[in-house]
Amino acid sequence: MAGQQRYLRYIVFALIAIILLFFISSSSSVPSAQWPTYKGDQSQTAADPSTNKPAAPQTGAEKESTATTPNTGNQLPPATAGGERMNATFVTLARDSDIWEIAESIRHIEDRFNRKFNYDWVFLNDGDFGEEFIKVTTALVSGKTKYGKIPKEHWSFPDFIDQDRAAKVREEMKEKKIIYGDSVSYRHMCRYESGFFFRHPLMLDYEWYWRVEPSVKLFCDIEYDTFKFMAENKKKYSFTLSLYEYVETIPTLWDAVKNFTSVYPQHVVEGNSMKWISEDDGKTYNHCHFWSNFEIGNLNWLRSDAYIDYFTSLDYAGGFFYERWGDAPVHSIAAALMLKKEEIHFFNDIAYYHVPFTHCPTGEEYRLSHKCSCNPKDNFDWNGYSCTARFFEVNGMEKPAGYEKEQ
Ligand SMILES: Nc1nc2c(ncn2[C@@H]2O[C@H](COP(=O)(O)OP(=O)(O)OP(=O)(O)O)[C@@H](O)[C@H]2O)c(=O)[nH]1
Ligand SMILES: *[C@@H]1O[C@H](CO)[C@@H](O)[C@H](O)[C@H]1NC(C)=O
Ligand SMILES: *[C@@H]1O[C@H](CO)[C@@H](O)[C@H](O)[C@H]1NC(C)=O
Ligand SMILES: [Mg+2]
Repeated sequence: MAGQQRYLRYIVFALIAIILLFFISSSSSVPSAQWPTYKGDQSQTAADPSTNKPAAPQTGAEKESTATTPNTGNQLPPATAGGERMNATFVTLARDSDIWEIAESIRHIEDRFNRKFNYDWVFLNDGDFGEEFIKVTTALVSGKTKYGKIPKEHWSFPDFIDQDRAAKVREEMKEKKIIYGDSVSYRHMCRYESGFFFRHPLMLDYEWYWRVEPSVKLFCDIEYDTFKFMAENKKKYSFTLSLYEYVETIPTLWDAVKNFTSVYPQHVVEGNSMKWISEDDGKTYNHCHFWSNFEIGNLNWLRSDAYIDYFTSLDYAGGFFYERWGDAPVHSIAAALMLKKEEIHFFNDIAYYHVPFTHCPTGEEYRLSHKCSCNPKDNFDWNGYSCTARFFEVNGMEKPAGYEKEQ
């Protein structure tokens, strides 16, 4: 009897132990049992799908692979928008070292817009892009990617520039702590964006562009083709943010513009936006400009005789080097004088951030239906330093309901 009882006790004890072990192992298996198997699986981040093989056979490896998200290859979902595509491309001027900042921008543009349209992307650089830059950006963009080197003559001092005078200005601006005031490369960049990017051989294949800079963000879904919108509504230039330029960087820009218009009066269009950039009918510039780190525009307009004459005459005036003229006021003044005012579009629905300003669409209904993630309190549009209210006024546009609350 005693032997049998002891025997039974053993069986009960063993059963309890087995049940307990089962519970312990099943509830803790996700973190503890699987970590080691990730060791052999580091190729997951590799761009080449052929290297993305399952982990080497290990005990339980098969079971664990179903517990992770299956990797179905590195293809983005196919375009979901039907219909024709426009003759358009994204364009980014960047250095090789901008790789992760531009990767972030691309991801935003793709998620909110381009995965539905698959437009191409042109990358331009005065230097060379490395293998990693090309690999990463190619993987992120849903359309074709193209990489162009900027010809030396588009990224250097023209021979009519007095080097000593230019160097002295940089020294003075450095002392005055003017942002990028002592930078040579920033000046080449501004001049390139003002007068050359649209003439790069890779850009000649396109009629429309959308400019993208490193570390920008989009906050709302864009469900229609913005390039098609531009074409169908006869738009040539567009913006999301506008503001006043830092006066010290452009003291004689307006004089140079007036010199240009006196030599080429035929390039100034009737029904333009002069009222937006001048409070006294063109005598002085009020420093309003569209923020050109975002632009959707027409390349053929930039390649027109009117624009080329404009850029060439500003370039001869020397202010890209003797001052620090930005491409934003240069583009903006051109758009304001050489386009009809209906040809400039404010993209209220493109919610956009480039340090330090945000454009967040006014109106809660719109923000909710377009899955916007921006804080309406960050919207810069109705701030006193923005020129967007003035744009609405000179164009006789009604400001969106609720704008007063954002002032
Ligand atoms: N290849 C190349 N690209 C440049 C150079 N300097 C600026 N860029 C690019 O030109 C654009 C404007 O330069 P940013 O440095 O962003 O100038 P910014 O927007 O006025 O100033 P941030 O507040 O710094 O963004 C960006 O797309 C840069 O990647 C350069 O020396 N070489
Ligand atoms: C796209 O536009 C450019 C510039 O206008 C033009 O040269 C090119 O032929 C166009 N391509 C197509 C496919 O229409
Ligand atoms: C405008 O033209 C006048 C007369 O040719 C010249 O003296 C002046 O330097 C020019 N201004 C600029 C900013 O180019
Ligand atoms: Mg920038």
